[in-house]
Amino acid sequence: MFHSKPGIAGVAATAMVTMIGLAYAQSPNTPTTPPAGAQTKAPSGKDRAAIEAAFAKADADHDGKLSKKELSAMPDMLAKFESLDKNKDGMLSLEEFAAGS
Ligand SMILES: [Ca+2]
Ligand SMILES: [Ca+2]
Repeated sequence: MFHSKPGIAGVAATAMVTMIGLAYAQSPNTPTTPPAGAQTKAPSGKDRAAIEAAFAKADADHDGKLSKKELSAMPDMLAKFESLDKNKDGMLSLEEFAAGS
């Protein structure tokens, strides 16, 4: 582009090109960064894996059911215990727990 300009001596033009080249070399000149911020959004509703993780964490004795005692750490779930315990066995299964999550 500078070569087409009249009146610029060859040396000057070369110096210009060199300076421009250096400027380009020094500048990071990062290409268009991909949208790294595009985080994978969880599907609508509670994530099943998260529910299972919460269930497993609350299941202190690992019997696959949550007693009221085990749910004591989850007051909101404890409050819904009676309605969530569909089969009225006094325990919440994973399905019963997931229904209330
Ligand atoms: Ca348990
Ligand atoms: Ca039950």
